[in-house]
Amino acid sequence: TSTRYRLLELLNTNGNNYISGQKLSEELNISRSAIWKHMKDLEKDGYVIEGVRRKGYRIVQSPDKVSENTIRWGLGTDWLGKNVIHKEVADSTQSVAHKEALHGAPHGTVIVADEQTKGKGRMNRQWHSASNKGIWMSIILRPNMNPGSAPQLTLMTAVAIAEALSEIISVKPKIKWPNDILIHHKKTAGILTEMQAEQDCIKYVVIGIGINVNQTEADFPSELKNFKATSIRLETDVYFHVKDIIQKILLRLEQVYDAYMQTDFTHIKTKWEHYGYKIGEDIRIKTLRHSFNATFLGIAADGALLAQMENNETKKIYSGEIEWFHDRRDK
Ligand code: BTX
Repeated sequence: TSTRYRLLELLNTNGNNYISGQKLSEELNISRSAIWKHMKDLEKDGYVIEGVRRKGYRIVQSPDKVSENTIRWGLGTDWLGKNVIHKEVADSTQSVAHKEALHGAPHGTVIVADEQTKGKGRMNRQWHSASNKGIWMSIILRPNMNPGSAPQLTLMTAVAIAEALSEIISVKPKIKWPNDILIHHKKTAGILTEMQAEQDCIKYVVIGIGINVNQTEADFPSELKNFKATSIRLETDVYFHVKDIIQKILLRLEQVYDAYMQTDFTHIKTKWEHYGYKIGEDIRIKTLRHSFNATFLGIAADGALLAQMENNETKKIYSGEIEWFHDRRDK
């Protein structure tokens, strides 16, 4: 597979131009007939390769199937997704990621499944992960930062998802603090950040991303219809290749992560507030112990939710849920 991967890389670097069989065989140090065999294999994977005499080869279409190769091919990142683990079925990509991380998987490892049998949300809630209908992936990061700042990674990821979706759909996605992405007020994606830390250092973080891409109404269980879950396809009428969206998100995530590490959270905060849901509006906030009404002012320099209380005091909220008056059934 490594020859195959290098072959894809060579074809990819050349873009729409042809690359000669001669050149390929020199670069890969294999015979012309071996190249030809690899091309046939790629076609079996769903690549459409054009071969023209005296000119050479080029890829005219890549498959929509998610696999280690198709994700890496044309990804364009420097470090994120250089190591991809693809499973047709996983209980939860989070648990696969934890196992891999404990065995030393590198920073930027991506685990992706076509289907999850035990997809999970926060606080042991279930995450419905229909087969081949969405993105179910987990990313292992090894950031050099304080465990207390880890919630900022959730906000950072939400920004990357919102930006990536903005590139492909005409509706502006919204981020509902702290971890949901909404399209037309409905939950389209969720983020679950888990970490393994010691006193003052993070050993690793697993960022789980679940995005409903191609579900139709019938693909959601009835309880989720009441929870106002939706998919990109339902809201835009466009069918997307899961693989393409994965690549866009990984590219964006790498960019925002690098910028965040090189500067500070302010960079993320500004972007986050651009997509923030209900900023400036009245919301109801539910924390573990309390539930109260407040005006949502935005987020603080450390990522906390800034709420203006009824007595006009400003309060920072670090964990909880927001809901709004007309729909308390949500969550
Ligand atoms: P959350 O706790 O914010 O949201 C979970 C709640 O969302 C559920 O209780 C249910 O009401 C609703 N819900 C369940 N499934 C869906 C769905 N497909 N679409 C919309 N709403 C739904 C959000 O947690 C974090 C989800 C992370 C999921 C990813 S997938 C890859 C990785 N692996 C894994 O097991 N989890 C993460």
